[in-house]
Amino acid sequence: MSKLVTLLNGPNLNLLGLRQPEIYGRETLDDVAARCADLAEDLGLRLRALQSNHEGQLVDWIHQARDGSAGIIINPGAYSHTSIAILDALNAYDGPVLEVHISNIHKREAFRHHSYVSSRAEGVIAGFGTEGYLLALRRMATLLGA
Ligand code: DHK
Repeated sequence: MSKLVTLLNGPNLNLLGLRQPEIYGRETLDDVAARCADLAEDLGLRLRALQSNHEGQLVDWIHQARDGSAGIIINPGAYSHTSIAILDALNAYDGPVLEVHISNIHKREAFRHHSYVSSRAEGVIAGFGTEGYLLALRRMATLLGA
């Protein structure tokens, strides 16, 4: 049975491809999820891709991942910079966590430079566009020995 990886996207990422394409690109979240699902299969993994604009929903999905998901890849969106609740939920999760930002948050406004999630993540990818999700998936396969 192949290992399950949970891919979580936070607020406003449902508008990927539409909002600020000069920063976030023109690919939709469905496009990204489909590419990730294909790659996951190639890597011998299964993928559960979820997006929510609500902090509590993301916390609930992280709790669900405790039971059966071998790793989490998360782009918490703006909650990266604000959410101790998401950090606490990830700290209650045992598997590897990889953090993805489509844009290079360090090249942007100062309030984006700090991410609470980074103190929990095994690795952080920022500024690689939507390709960052695929790179994270490859790294996750290595970490899980898939
Ligand atoms: C996405 C967001 O929505 C922002 O709030 C973050 C992140 C950056 C990204 O680059 O994917 O600051």
